[in-house]
Amino acid sequence: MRKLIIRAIILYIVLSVIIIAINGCGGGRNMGETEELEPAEIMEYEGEKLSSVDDFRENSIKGPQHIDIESYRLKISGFVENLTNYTYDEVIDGYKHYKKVVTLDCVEGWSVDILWEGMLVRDLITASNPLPNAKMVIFHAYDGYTTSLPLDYILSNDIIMAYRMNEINLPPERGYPFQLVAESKWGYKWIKWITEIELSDDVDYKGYWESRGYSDTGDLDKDFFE
Ligand SMILES: Nc1nc2c(c(=O)[nH]1)N[C@H]1C(S)=C(S)[C@@H](COP(=O)(O)O)O[C@H]1N2
Ligand SMILES: [Mo]
Repeated sequence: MRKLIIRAIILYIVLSVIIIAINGCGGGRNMGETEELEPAEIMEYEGEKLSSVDDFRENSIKGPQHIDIESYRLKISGFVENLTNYTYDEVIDGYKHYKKVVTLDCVEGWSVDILWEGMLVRDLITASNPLPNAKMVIFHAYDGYTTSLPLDYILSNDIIMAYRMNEINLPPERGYPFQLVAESKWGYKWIKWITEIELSDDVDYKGYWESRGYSDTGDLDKDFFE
């Protein structure tokens, strides 16, 4: 009986030590430690009022995608001299960054003004040396979505592939790791979760919404139904 009581006391002491070690001695306050909190998005930039990351109406074809960044690769493919396969860090660290406030207009009638930050698609493409027969740029995404834009449009405008919006990293539902900032084009050209940038000679290529009746040029100043 005495042995049993002693064992019970030992067990009680051992368990108490473990519980104290797990909770920390400061009563769970972990004094002196710094825990990093999620930064907040900015709502104004150079006097301009911005929309919120939460003002988008999420209506992606397959819902938000969650990309594992360790296995993620961005391919530059098709009619290029150098086929390239970048990790996320290689894209971020390998190219100059640009930022700009641009409005996204969805055909459903809502719009958002966001400060976008990222690399120029032009820089990524020229680093791979497009071949003379490359006329179109077809973007592919993790959810199977695609869209295309003329190579000319990409080369003659400062078109950003964004990894940040309102000074925070793109959240999964907004296209993490990368969304195209297809300035002056309807929202369906702003492809999210980009996995591949393909150079093509197919000037008649139709992306997901384009093959369902939406205008292939996607110009904001024109009707979106052809
Ligand atoms: N990969 C992918 N990108 C996409 C879409 C999509 O379904 N899949 N939807 C497009 C549309 S129609 C719009 S308006 C914009 C913004 O959509 P969101 O509000 O769902 O982010 O993303 C575009 N990019
Ligand atoms: Mo849209």
